[in-house]
Amino acid sequence: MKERISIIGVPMDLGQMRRGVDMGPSAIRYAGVVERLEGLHYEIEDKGDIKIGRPNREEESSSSNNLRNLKAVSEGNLKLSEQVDEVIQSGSFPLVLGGDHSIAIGTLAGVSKHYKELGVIWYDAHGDLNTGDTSPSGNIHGMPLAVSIGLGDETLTKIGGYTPKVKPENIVIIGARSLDEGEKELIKEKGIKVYTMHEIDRLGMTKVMEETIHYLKERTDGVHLSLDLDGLDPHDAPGVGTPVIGGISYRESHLAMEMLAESDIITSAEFVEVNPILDEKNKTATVAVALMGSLFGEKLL
Ligand code: 6HN
Ligand code: MN
Ligand code: MN
Ligand code: MN
Repeated sequence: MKERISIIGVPMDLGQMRRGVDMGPSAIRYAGVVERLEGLHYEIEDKGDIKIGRPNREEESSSSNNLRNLKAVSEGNLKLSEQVDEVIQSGSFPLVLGGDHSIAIGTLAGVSKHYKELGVIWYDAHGDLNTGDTSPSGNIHGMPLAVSIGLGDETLTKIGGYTPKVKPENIVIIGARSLDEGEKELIKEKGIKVYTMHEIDRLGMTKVMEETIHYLKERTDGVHLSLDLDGLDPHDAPGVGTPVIGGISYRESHLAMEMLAESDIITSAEFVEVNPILDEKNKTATVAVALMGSLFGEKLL
């Protein structure tokens, strides 16, 4: 792991319908992310928040492509991709705080140009593999992984000036338990590796992470962790916009992060979908910070 971590906040709430997730970066800072990581002897640079524009009502309602707030979402992601790119160029580790999951489009656009075979761990209850054609909601936060493999509206896939950002075979989805029909088909068609809750229950998190790490080590030269807090069970992470019961526990998640720290494969990370308005006493942001602690090498003894 690098010695310097650069934090980028992305107050994005336009990729979905529930307001409040734009306050995610503040909630995570309030939960002590900087102090926590400084305590692990990293040099922390907090770059503050990316400015997210408000959608132009007329413009957005005239677009009929089933992509809500396309213009504002793509503009925000373009800015994010540039910042992430700069951070990596400066030799620092990019840690992106969301914001809804649509921001993975920008993060991956900034990260991917630095690797030949970028790997991605998608820790999420959802696949986020919809396009405008398959999406039941029109919400772009349900599309970033499809966009990153080059599928969907060009406004999104071409951010950063190139596409695709990731190869389907370099992706591992962990925690899936709510997949739309189109997403299931895409997973099969592209051969994307998925550990649903069924495999997590059956194999246990230890085995799931051993296999994931082994799989990605063999084929990638960098791995981005995209952690959607709704991958966790709503009991442990209630402050999310699209909760799904029967999720990964806090303990299992903690173990997963510790195993990633040991493996030393993670080269960038983002923590998304923290919505303090839906939360209980900032619990979800606090969980996010605890998981970051483990990801960056915190030990009990
Ligand atoms: N997330 N599959 C649903 C949709 O609207 O496309 C839910 C997406 C949730 C996205 O949690 O990042
Ligand atoms: Mn997601
Ligand atoms: Mn999700
Ligand atoms: Mn532990």
